[in-house]
Amino acid sequence: IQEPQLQGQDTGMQCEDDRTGIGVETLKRAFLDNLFYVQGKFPALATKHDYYMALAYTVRDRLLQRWVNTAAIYTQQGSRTVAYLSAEFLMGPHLGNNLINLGIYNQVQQAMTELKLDLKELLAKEEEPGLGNGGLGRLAACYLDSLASLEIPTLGYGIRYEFGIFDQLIRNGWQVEKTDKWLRYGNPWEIARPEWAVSVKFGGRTEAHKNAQGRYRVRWIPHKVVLGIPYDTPILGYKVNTANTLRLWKAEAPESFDFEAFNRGNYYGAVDQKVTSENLTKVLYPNDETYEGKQLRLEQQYFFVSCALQDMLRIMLRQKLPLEQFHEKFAVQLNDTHPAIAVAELMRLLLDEHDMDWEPAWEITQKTFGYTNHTLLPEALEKWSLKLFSSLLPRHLEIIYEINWRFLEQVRHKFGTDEGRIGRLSLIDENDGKFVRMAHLACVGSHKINGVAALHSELLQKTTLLDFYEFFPEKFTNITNGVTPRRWIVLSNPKLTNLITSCIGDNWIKHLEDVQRIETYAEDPGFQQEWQQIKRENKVNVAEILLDRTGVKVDPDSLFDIQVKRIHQYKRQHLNILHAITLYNQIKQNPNLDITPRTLIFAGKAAPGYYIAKLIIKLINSVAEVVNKDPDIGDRLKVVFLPDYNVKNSQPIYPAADLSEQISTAGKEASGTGNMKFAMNGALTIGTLDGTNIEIRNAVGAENFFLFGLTTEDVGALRLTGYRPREYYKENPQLKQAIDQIASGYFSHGDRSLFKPLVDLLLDKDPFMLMADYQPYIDCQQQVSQTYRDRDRWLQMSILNTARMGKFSSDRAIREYCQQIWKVQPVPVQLAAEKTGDG
Ligand code: KOT
Repeated sequence: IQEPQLQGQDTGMQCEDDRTGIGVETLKRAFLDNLFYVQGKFPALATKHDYYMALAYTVRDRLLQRWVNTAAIYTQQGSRTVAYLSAEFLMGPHLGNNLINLGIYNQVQQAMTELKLDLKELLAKEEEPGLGNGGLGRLAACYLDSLASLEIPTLGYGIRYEFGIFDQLIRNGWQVEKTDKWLRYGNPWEIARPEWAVSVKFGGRTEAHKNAQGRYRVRWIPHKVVLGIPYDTPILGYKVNTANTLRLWKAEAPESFDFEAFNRGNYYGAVDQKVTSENLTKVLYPNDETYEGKQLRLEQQYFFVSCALQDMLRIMLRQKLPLEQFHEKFAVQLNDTHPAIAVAELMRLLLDEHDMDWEPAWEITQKTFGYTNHTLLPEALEKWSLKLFSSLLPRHLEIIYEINWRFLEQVRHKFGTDEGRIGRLSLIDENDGKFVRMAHLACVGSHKINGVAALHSELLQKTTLLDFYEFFPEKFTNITNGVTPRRWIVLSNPKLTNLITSCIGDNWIKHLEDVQRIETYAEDPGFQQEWQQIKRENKVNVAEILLDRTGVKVDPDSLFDIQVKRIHQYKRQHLNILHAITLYNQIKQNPNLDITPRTLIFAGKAAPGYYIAKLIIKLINSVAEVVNKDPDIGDRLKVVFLPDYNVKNSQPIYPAADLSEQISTAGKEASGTGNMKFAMNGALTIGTLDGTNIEIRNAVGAENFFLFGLTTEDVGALRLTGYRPREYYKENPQLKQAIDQIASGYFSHGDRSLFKPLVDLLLDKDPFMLMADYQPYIDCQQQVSQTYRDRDRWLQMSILNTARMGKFSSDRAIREYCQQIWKVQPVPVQLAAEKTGDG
């Protein structure tokens, strides 16, 4: 890995500080010192985990210098700050990323080797903070990396779940969930800041009173109060000194127990309150893109949003800024609607706690927030029953009614009394019971609303948010997602990183558009040879992982065809499995068939309550069992399900892929980000015209992308004219055979009932149109197999994919957010040593 040279750092032999120095000798000394003084161990007794902790503290020391300096400069300058509010941050392991961003990966590797330790093994010891479900949470993590790398003052605000996304085991082909105890052995990356704790109220009632000027104000008398304790993690940028903060909140009881109850002799009752309060941040809800109207979830959302906004107000007061400047100090981004209650909470804080009048408070609120929508799926749209909402947040409901009343007045003013339109725009859904619509609150309370890919933003404006688009078109914009090349190329694929850097230097790591310069080598035989060699080594690595975790032996020379993402019907892992069955049948029918050998790799978690998704996992494993042990098939086809997909386990996967499966029903995948990670690492995509696939295809060239399937318009039209999935089945013998095998128990030891729900769903409703897309998909896969046989052509396509992915860096996305939405500028951070130049 090519290392950035840190300016002003003393890398020589003389007098390096043990906590900041980055020479190999200094690192070794500091590491052994931490082993002794932090872990309380000497080498002979130390476990791998002790060594990991000692190294983590050694790295943390080096971060702290930058972190403290960054905070000092932001405080001094009162810098305009982005506050990214997200219920999920799927950060992944910190150690490797910090080594890359600090520019000390190679030195640390050498230091460990000299101490007879393997850095890889120590990296593997880190328990990742899995505080997210999938795309939305991982996007937040990539954005924090880019914000720090671009030197933008930022606070990430979220929840410090004690248990993150569950660990997945596969037992007898089924998913089994295990609690994720990520904090079990301590977390060296966080620092608790109990001195900045805040109180959060719940329930109770409101009452009117008059303020000093005789104006009516509202007081909220809560039923309970919970304490929010912030835990801070430094987020270092790449090749800069900026270290921003991820501030996650833990809920605690205001006192360790209720003394009144205790004095009455009710010890258990007293402790009970503590237990209930701490339950609030106990566990992440494991649903991806389905909404569950659970009270605890609404409590979580309000809890972290209130903590965050109170924290921002504290910062303003400390910096002696008047609250009228709130929107000038902070640009607050709502990562989907999970934090949308922030609109009502900021109003409440300004009105009730800071005595502001409605109009200025509302102007500040609207200028403060931006709202990013991440899905069009109707089942994901959050709406809270009025009953639950009013019992938990009585004051917020009053505020929402007032916002709604004023908003609908404006609607009437613009469009006249169009009751249909007013009903559709109202913040309150009264169609079937009464609900607060969180997306509507977010739209009305923000000055900008963005989708996450060109198609997604277009569909938002034409469908889900059409009425809002007609009312305030100027609020709408698109910002196509991106991912950080630091984690997803440099850290995950060091060999490719070195090859690229040896050709064009390392500027591309900060400016991914520069990677385009490798295009000139796309047909260079020497470069192609090295490219192929690296891909093969990455595949051998994954083959070893697969053997170790699943017992399945795969051929690294076969085409690695990979689909890794949450298991969801709209993502159509079952379409991919239909292809597997089709290939299997082709070989069985013609045992001498000369097909391109393939390894189909799947990984991903299903929401614990999503029965069909769990059945899809069982189907993948059942097909795998039959295919992998059939001697007629041999090495020509293997199907593997890699358990427990998470950030750590995903990092070796992208670099090892030949083919990336992005096969969602058109119009359903808002953006996708895995598609970018694959293509950056030289995988070719087979995909539909959905989400960012469209933009990736435009960037890499249609000739370097395997396109198939219905378009969004086709899907809509087909639905309208009456979609009959069973017809496709009846008319297509290959498809019929595959479905009949699943139904007949061919993959389930004769059990015909096991997959019946899935088969019935496909033949009767097929909500995601697998039957219609089946044959085009099979034909396109045939093209893939043909192309793979032309080694030079494939390599050229692979190189061009990497070369043309510049646009999909999260740095580009964040620059767009900064310019279009946040209006915020970089604030460079210099270390004291750099300023004085005296080391
Ligand atoms: C979950 C619940 C409610 C609303 C949205 C979601 C959601 C959306 N969770 N993950 N997403 C994904 O977000 C990614 C980042 O924008 C997209 O790339 C992906 O297409 C979404 O499915």
